Order: sequence, then structure tokens, then C-alpha cells
Amino acid sequence: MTVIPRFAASAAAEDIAQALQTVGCVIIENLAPVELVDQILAEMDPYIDATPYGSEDFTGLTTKRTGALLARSRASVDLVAHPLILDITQKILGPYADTFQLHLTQIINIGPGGQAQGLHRDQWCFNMFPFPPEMDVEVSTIWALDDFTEENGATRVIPNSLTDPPTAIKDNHRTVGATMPKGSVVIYTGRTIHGGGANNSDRIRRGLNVDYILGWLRQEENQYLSCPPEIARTLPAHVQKLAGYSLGAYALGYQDDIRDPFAVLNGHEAGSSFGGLDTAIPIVNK
Ligand SMILES: O=C(O)CCC(=O)C(=O)O
Ligand SMILES: [Fe+2]
Repeated sequence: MTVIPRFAASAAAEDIAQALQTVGCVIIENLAPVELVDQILAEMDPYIDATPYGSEDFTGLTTKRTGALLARSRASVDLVAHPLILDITQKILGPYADTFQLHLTQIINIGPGGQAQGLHRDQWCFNMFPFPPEMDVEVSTIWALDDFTEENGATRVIPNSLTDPPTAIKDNHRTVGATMPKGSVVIYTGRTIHGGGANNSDRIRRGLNVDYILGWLRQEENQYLSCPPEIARTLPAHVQKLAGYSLGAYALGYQDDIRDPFAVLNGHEAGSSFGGLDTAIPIVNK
């Protein structure tokens, strides 16, 4: 198959996850209301204005990358912790860890004249570690904050590239544009070869990149600094946990005397022992 499988917002997580597992990419059309997207853009506008352009080709010389969505945009919480996306992510990452967590939140605005980003795998951020070819460690999403078109730099993905050799990043001719209306989302995994498209239009292409990783990996965006405790405390409990204020595995992520970070964050009495996974984390796979 050389197209990106497309689903309606009403589709079952199971069907979407199966397509994602097989082809490595899927689009869910119109999953977010346009009004919600506009609210996120309004809340993020001052931060986007203050963001510098990328300093080299990969980050994009006409591209702005603006993060810390959980701290800066209350409306973004509905996308970052979208139940359907979390459900799909759970199905993809579930076999490899007891938990998964937020990896990064980033509005990616590709300005007019922006060149296509070099094709890559997102999981290469883990120091290029050669994970087993069939293993998933990351699920990536890009929400279209504008209509994504071939002309304005829709994300480009290579369907069926999950286990291709790294040299497939040269296969520009195999890429397909994730064209989709505003409020839709393209999902791919850490193994899928993809990159931002060239923006040949005269308007900015705005997208929101939210990725998720296994609970035992390091987060790309440092959530404890981007969304510090005083702000995290005001978020819903499951979002606090998703952001990383929870144990990532039996003995990962505790504070001082082996206290549960979720309990500490919220001023609850926190026991002192390893492995509070049953109650401490949002998303238990087993
Ligand atoms: O902006 C996009 O469409 C994709 C960006 C991307 O893949 C990345 O920065 O890792
Ligand atoms: Fe990427």
C-alpha cells in the first residue's frame, strides 16, 4: 500500500492501531473541533511570536518550534491527552513497558519558502540506538492547525517504511503528503520514515507535534522544566501522570526517599517503597 490509511473520528482505536502497526502511518480526519484549534493558536500566539527560527536545515531556517504546550495552552490539553490517541498509543507501546509518557509538545510552523526537512525516524533521538527492528518505542502525532496541503508543507511520510534500512531516507520519491483538513491528525511511529514538507505557499503551515514514548526512556522535551510542579498541579491528574509526574517503571522516577512523584506533586501522603505502579500511573498495560 502506498497511501496513508484514513479514518473518521468515529473509527475504533483497534482498527486504527492495526493500520498504524502495518503501514506505519494513519490519518484521522477532523478529530479536533476547529474552534479548539483556534483557541490553542490564540493561547500560543505570543509564544510563537517570540520564538526564533531554526538555525540549521533540520530544524528549518523558516520554521519556528514552540513548545511547553501543557504550561502555555490549557486548550492544548484536549489534544495532548486525547483519549483516542492515548488508546491507540497504548496498543502500540503496550507490549514494551508498563507505562508510556509524553515525549514532547511542539507547534511546528513552517514559513513560506521553507525547504523540505531531511527524512528521518523520530526514534533516532535516542542516540541512534538500534532498537530491535520490530519494536516500537515511540508514537508521533502531528495535528493540522491549518489545512495541510501538498503545497504548504504537509508532513511527508513513507508508508511501509517501518523496517526499511536507514538508507531509505534517500527515497524522497516514496513519500506521500499527509494532506488533511485543519483539526485532523497524522500518526506515525518512531520507526516510520518521514519529514516536514517544503512550504511553497505564501502562508505559514501550522502543525502541533505531540509524541509519546515508553515509560523507561528519557523525554525529549524536559517536562519538569517546561511544565514545572506549580503549573502541573493545576492540570487534571491523568495529564500530570502522562507528563511524567508518575513512576515510569518499578523503580523509575521516584523522589528522594522513594516517594511516589504523583503523590508528592499533589501533597498526598506518599509511601516509601518501589513499585507503586498499580495506583500511581495512568496507563497500565498489564
Ligand atoms: O513539521 C512536520 O511536518 C514534521 C516535523 C518532524 O518530523 C520533526 O521535526 O521531527
Ligand atoms: Fe520527525
